[in-house]
Amino acid sequence: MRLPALRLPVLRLPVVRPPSFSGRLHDPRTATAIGRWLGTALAVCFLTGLFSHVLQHPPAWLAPYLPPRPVWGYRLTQGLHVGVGLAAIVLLFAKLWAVYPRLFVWPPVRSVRHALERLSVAVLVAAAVFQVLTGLLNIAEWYPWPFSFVPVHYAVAWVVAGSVLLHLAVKAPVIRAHWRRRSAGTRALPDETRDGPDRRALMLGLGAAVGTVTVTTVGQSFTPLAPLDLLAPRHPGYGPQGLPVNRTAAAAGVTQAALRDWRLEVRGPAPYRLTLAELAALPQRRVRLPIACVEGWSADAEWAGVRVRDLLERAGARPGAGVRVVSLEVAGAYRVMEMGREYAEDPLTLLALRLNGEVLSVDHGYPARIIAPNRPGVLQTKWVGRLEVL
Ligand SMILES: Nc1nc2c(c(=O)[nH]1)N[C@H]1C(S)=C(S)[C@@H](COP(=O)(O)O)O[C@H]1N2
Ligand SMILES: [Mo]
Repeated sequence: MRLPALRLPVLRLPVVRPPSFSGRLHDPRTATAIGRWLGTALAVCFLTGLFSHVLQHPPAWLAPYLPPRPVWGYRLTQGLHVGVGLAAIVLLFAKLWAVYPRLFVWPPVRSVRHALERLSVAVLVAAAVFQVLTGLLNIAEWYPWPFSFVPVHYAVAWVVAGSVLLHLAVKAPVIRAHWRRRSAGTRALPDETRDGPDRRALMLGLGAAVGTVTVTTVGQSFTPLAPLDLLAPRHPGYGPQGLPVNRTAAAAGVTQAALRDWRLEVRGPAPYRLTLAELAALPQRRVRLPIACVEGWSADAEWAGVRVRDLLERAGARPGAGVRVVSLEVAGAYRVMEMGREYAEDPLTLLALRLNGEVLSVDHGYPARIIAPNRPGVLQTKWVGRLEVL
């Protein structure tokens, strides 16, 4: 006699399963191939940013020795900083796309070591995304956040640098195994992880994307490509007297009334004051120097005015003196600027009265502004009211 089969009701519980990824480009070889470009870009941004930071906030022992040569030094480094930073945005998101399946590894934490590794990657990703996106908004002069951009961008740069180094150390074996196209590590892997047309296509596409971003923005600083500067916020030739303006006189609170009875005041052992006519009667020099904004745009211009070192000498300054420059601007981070010996003595450093053959326009700093070689744009003080021998 056959017994009827006993059927138990089956209770079906929903099982949470991590998504699985079969795409062949989410592999260590792709991560390494993109990562080395991204790492190089971040290193260039870090070093050029550090250079800018030191020029803007030199430690006291270094300030007298900062070099005014080459005159295009700051122009080159800040053009690179912003140009490479824009390329890094593309590379960073490509890299994140290549590795994002790892977000879903199962189990999410295998050991303390694994947890720490994932935490360090989280810090790296957060800091790097923060850095490139705030940098992008800064060059567009859009500040939708409550903090001050410059000190935060500088501090987070160190977080990125530290977490990149940690990441390189942790991933060293993987990087070594996948550095070369046909490395021993790659050969040992299943066939589909080897280089194929897919990866080549991905890397070519990525190169084309980076190239497009670069070619359509780098002209803001690299003027031979200025005609292709379609996407950068600034164009090197657009602005009064053929030069962009970062901060207008109106924005700086410099009014016609403040300029009416303008005198240049020079403080030192033998202080004096000069009217604009008296200043214009002193020996005038002409120099060709770039304005290089920390936001990545830069342009050469022809400046004419009085050598700062002549003005300091007349005030009884000893050779080797530095100078403090105070603007008429009522408030603002760049109202007061100090210049070390090398800049103050340099024959190219002028208190400029003219730009590209015309009297300075008010937005370029009328009646007088500083122009010095190899200096951050933010230190090319406009609307100068006073020089103080240091
Ligand atoms: N007094 C004063 N000078 C200033 C600034 C400022 O905000 N205040 N901005 C600086 C910045 S950020 C740059 S890039 C240059 C730009 O000079 P331009 O507007 O004549 O091109 O001026 C600099 N001089
Ligand atoms: Mo600037």
